[in-house]
Order: sequence, then C-alpha cells, then structure tokens
Amino acid sequence: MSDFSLLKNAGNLPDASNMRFGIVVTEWNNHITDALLNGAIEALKAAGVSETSITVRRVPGSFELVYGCSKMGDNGYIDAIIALGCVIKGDTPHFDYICQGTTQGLVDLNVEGKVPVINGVLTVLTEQQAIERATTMNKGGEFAITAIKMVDFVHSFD
Ligand code: DLZ
Repeated sequence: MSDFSLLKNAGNLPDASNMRFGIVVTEWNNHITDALLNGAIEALKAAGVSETSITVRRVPGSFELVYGCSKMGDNGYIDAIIALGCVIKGDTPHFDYICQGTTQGLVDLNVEGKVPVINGVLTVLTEQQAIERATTMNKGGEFAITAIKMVDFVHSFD
C-alpha cells in the first residue's frame, strides 16, 4: 500500500475509482524504471484505480516515449498517460539531446491536448540519484498522483 504521506503532492486527492491510466515505460535503465513503475501502480491502486484500468506498455528508450504515448493516446479509452524513463548523465554521451528531445516531445503532446501526458522521465547526474528518486523518494508515486489530478482537471469541464 502506498504511503501517501510521503508524497509531496498527495493533498486534495480526488476519487480516482472511475479513471483509466496508461503507463509507457522504457527498457533503458529498467532497474530504475521498474521501480518507478511499481511506485506508480501502487499509488494508483491505493487511490482506488482498478488493476484493469491500468494499461502498461514498454518502449526501448526515452526517445521512444513520445511515440509510445502518442499511440496510447489514440485509443480513446485512456484518461491520462504517465511516461516513465531515466537518463543518467554520467552514462549517456547524448544526455542533452535525449533529455531535450524527449521533454519537447512530451510537451508537444500536451499542447496537442488529446490526453494529459505526465513527464516521468528522471534526468539525473548519477545512478545513485536515480535510485534515490525511484525508491526512497517514490517519484513514480508522485507522477501517478499528478496524473490523477490532471484527469480530475479534465473532468471539471464535463
Ligand atoms: C542511446 C541511449 C543512451 C546513450 N542513453 C539512454 C538513457 O540513459 N536513457 C534512455 O532512456 N535511453 C537512452 N538511450 C536510448 C534512446 O532513448 C533511444 O532508445 C535510442 O536513441 C533509439 O532511438
């Protein structure tokens, strides 16, 4: 069970039992992204989302998250998408290109406005920082809470 008290953004959490989420997660740095994924799923379930309302797909790297989220948004069933990835500067000669391209791509999807896309890509200097964010800090849980709040935002216009 997710401990919401540890999540910075868990205040004023709306009822999420009728919400449907997609998660696109990278194979790159999967020792980190799997921890993000577990944190996100746990938080969604703790907020009342049923397991059948969570669709998970994997893509190779952060660069592919943009296409993956775009494709997932096309199905018309999912209320919000969480993109999970991890780019580690020390390990990645193309750090700046990958971070910039992925971030801009996710921004563009949000501007398109079909479905909210949460940027859950960790961009860190060291593997240790990535481990802390994905485990102790439970950033995956935080991204899930953000997704719930964005679906509630969309529903406020119904
Ligand atoms: C190529 C690459 C490198 C060097 N580093 C990472 C990384 O740290 N995190 C990540 O998610 N993906 C990385 N990739 C893969 C790219 O995101 C992408 O999969 C390839 O450039 C193929 O488009």
